[in-house]
Amino acid sequence: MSASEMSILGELEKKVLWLATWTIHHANHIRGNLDGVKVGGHQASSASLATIMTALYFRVLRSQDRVAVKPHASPVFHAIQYLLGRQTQDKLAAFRGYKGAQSYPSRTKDVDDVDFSTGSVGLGVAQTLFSSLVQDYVRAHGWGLGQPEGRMVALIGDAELDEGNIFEAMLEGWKQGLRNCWWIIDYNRQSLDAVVREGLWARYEALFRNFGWDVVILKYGTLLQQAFAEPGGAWLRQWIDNCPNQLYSALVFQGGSAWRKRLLDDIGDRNAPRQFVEARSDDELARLMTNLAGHDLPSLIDAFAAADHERPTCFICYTIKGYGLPFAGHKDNHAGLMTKAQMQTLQAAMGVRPGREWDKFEGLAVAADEIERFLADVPFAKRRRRHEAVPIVIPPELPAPIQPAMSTQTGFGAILNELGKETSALADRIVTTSPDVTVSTNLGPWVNRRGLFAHEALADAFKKERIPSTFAWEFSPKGQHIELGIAEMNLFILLSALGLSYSHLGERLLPIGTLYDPFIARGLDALNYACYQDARFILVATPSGITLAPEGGAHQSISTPLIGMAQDGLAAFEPAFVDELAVILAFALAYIQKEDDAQAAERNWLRNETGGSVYLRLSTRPIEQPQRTMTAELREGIIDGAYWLREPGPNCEVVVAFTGAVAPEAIQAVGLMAEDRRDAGLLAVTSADRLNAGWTAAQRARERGLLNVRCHVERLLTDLPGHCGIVTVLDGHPATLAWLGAVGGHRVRALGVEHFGQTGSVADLYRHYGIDTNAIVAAAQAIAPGRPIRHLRSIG
Ligand SMILES: Cc1ncc(C[n+]2csc(CCOP(=O)(O)OP(=O)(O)O)c2C)c(N)n1
Ligand SMILES: [Mg+2]
Repeated sequence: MSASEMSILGELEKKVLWLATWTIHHANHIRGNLDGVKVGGHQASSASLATIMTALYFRVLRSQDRVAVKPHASPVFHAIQYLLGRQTQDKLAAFRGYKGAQSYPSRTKDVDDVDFSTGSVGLGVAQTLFSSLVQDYVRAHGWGLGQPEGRMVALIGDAELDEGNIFEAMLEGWKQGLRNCWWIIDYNRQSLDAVVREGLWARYEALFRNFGWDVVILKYGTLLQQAFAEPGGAWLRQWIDNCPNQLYSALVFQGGSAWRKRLLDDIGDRNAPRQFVEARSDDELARLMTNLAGHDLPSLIDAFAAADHERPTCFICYTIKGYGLPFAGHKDNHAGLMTKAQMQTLQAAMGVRPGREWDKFEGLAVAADEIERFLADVPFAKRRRRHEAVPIVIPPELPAPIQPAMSTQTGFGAILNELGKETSALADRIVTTSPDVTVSTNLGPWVNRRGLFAHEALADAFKKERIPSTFAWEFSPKGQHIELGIAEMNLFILLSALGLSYSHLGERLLPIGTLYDPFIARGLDALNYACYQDARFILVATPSGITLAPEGGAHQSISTPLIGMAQDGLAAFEPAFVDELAVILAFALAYIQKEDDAQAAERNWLRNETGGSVYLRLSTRPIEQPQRTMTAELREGIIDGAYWLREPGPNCEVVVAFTGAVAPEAIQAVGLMAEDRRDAGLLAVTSADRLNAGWTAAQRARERGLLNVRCHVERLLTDLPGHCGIVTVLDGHPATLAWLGAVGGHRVRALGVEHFGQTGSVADLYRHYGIDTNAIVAAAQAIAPGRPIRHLRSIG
């Protein structure tokens, strides 16, 4: 690298630090604060990464590389994108404000081409590992070969490594033969609250090496390395290596005279080290002692250039939190903001004239046109923005071999098994994954047909030895199932990576992940982040509820229907019957490919035409299947969230609205009531989530003046007499359906499950928790008193 390029990089490093610091300052001290709520931003955390990110973005990264940026270094990211012409001054000036540059890099909310949304520490880190695996998967299947292989890079705060999901991912990476992944640790030895434990770097080093990573430790900058060669330098090196993190941080904060005093105290009567220190001014001493490799462009660039292989590599870069700013090293600096006076001093030191704070080239020692030429040639900036993937055509109906009695989980396995027989783009683009519950969530038959994915082919030894087994576990690069270890976090992060292949690699995958419903909670934050960054996938959660009965009270789930309703970017369904499931799966495979276009959302507010991910809550309970033809109207009802299984008559006094596995109880209850109440209705709710979202949207639309708008649930309930009561029932929290009464002003009794943990038969548990036929009839009786039902005692 030429000296002039290095000096340009040095100027850019200064500018990046300035812009990031100024952006935060502007948001907090200049823009004006109307509501008194803290704005914040992390000047110290940003400064910590300014040099590393300068080296990466302006020099090291190639256009095909993807980066997860440490969330609280977002201002540095935006500043770099601004210099590269990919971010606007307006957005920077509105940092953390309405529609401004985001507090943490956001794929969906920022305009500057964020690769991974970060914010919840640890998740972006792990996702780079899985995205690298997804790149391998896509290329092994012969797709995306027209573009060069990229490297997946994570910029990691050192305290971020406390997050367990990172280690779960590392173990999985080792199993899967991870390649092309760099994790760069910003080792500033400070977290939010404190200075970290001594010697963490050694734990990291051992850990990464154990998992098969290369480890590069970047500790001393060029100045320090040169100084170590001088007389007294060896002593200094030893002193630094032995210096506790707390003391080092404190001295960084105190500056040159404090360094001098402390070093001289410790030097005692050693001659060479004393002369070494005395030969330097306070400023020189401070510059030398803070010349860690993470703030030294030549050291960083050399180290990154040397890693010219595909082995996963961890760079432990020594840095100083707040480097170059007045609170550098102070243990309280995490959320610290510079004062106006401190900012003025920095501004003067940066040579930025008042009023020119946003100017890209203000105060730089290299001519603007020279820097512009350099910027125009930056490899990373040559990349296209997001890729567009060719959509995969989904037929309106999927093959569903329906038995007279079956569970939705069996139905799911059967549908995928049928798809597995096909030769079609649809079947080829499906990729399944499961955290060690492939067999018990019924993916086995699909995996038998499509095989497991691995870099190297591996035959099933049981098959070779002719030992009978239901499952043939053959691994190959063409396999379409990625078998994960038990960590559910990994499932969601892998789904997030698979579900962004369309954007990262320009290749559409149709990811389907399975797990037990209660364990959604185990990976909930990862699921939330996957949805937040618009990854597209289908999540199949089974078994669910208390209906898994004898399988174990500890595995029962109550709150997941509410998670399904509340999770942004996720459409939740809970079918009762397999023909519904077939309709929903076909819908889901198309829905995960739809654009997420905010304007389309406005236009089509009623039918929710935007895309997203899909969650299917399935059950292991075999239930009798309806013999019926799938009409267009029925299909639409299933997708919109509900349809009448038994239409209420004009004198209807009670309606039972049910979801999922409790269908037999609901049907039986209505059958019994019908002996006395002829017009009772039975509403099958396939998606409380979509039904509710449609209702909310319709109300909002009317409040905005579109008075004639009616949503699906309003149309369904429109003819229901006002005195009619609604009994809702599901194997999940009763609040899921309790809102139905508010749609048309009907009384409601919401049955569901509020406690869990009991094992037993389905009948035992439905009775115990009050969602059996008896309970439904009794609830109906309570809210719509009519003549008592004669058979009540003999039920259940
Ligand atoms: C999951 C999660 N928990 C907590 C936080 C709050 N938080 C933000 S940054 C931070 C400390 C980060 O320290 P480190 O990773 O060392 O970064 P530094 O600021 O030192 O660069 C914490 C606890 C968060 N963003 N995400
Ligand atoms: Mg830190």
